[in-house]
Amino acid sequence: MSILILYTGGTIGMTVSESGLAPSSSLVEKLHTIFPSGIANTPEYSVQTLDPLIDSANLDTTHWQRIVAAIQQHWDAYNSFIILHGTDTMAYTASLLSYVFANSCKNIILTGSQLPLGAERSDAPCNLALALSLANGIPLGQVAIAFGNQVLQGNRATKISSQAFAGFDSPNTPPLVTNQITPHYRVNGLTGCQPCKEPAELHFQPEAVALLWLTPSLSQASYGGFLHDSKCKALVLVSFGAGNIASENQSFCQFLADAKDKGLVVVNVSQCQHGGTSTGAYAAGSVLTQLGVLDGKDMTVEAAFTKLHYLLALDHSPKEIRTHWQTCRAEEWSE
Ligand code: ASN
Repeated sequence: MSILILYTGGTIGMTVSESGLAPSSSLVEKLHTIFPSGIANTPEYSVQTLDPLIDSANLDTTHWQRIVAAIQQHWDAYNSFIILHGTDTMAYTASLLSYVFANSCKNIILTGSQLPLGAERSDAPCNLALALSLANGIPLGQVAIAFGNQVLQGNRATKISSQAFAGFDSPNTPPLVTNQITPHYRVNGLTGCQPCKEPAELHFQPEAVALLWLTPSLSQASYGGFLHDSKCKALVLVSFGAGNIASENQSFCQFLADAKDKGLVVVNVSQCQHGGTSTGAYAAGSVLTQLGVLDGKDMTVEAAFTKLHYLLALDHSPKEIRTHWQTCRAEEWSE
């Protein structure tokens, strides 16, 4: 088994600077000291740093391009990939990679930490040990996040705490693995596991996907601009409860009708972490079907946002995106 660790930044490798924690290349040396490659219980691994290292709050599509390219470049040489990533946007990258590398037999595992490697009480050693043991183990059949003694399906995970060591949850699906004295494995995805094949070439469009979180008394200023932004091709609508909107707000309904006419793809997900949309349950939600809004079911915001980016990066037209949206590519929603 051979493992490539791609280091992209995040708290796991940060050191204290004058303005607070900031990315540092010193992680690689610390990693080799604490986890000597191929010695004792540590499997053999290589490390590649993806410069520039970032706080993942600075993540954009150029970083996705770099991570995807690095995995593609080393695809044949390694059995597993561990991505060291900041926690703030880890679920976005995990979701994106789940579409790009869907159904692969190789393990792609993202991890990071809430405290830097080497800091007192750091969660980094535990998260790294978990990621390394998984990378060396059975194919998970999913891009995964290993964090806080859990292994979560990447495109169903979301960051739930800026404090707790259990920083992630996957509210609509159980963990792939629960790390305990006898680890508990959820039988998953492996049936869909296929021989690896070359993923398609991606042309990311940096500002093509926007997000609108609904509130009572929504101001027109919060959505009107999307129609006049030539870069904006798709919108994630984060609606109330079971997927409802203010159906009596004529201006907002007109906006959705205009968006449809203009070819702006709109996807609806729920503000509730659990349960997702139940399209048709309420009149205040079924109006969305009439307005051509696509159903995001029980997807996370991260999974919906990155699926749109992925489909756009394949150069699909709005019509093609609407068709491809319906296919569950990487178990991103519950069937
Ligand atoms: N701001 C950090 C990041 O996302 C948070 C972390 O990694 N824990 O890069």
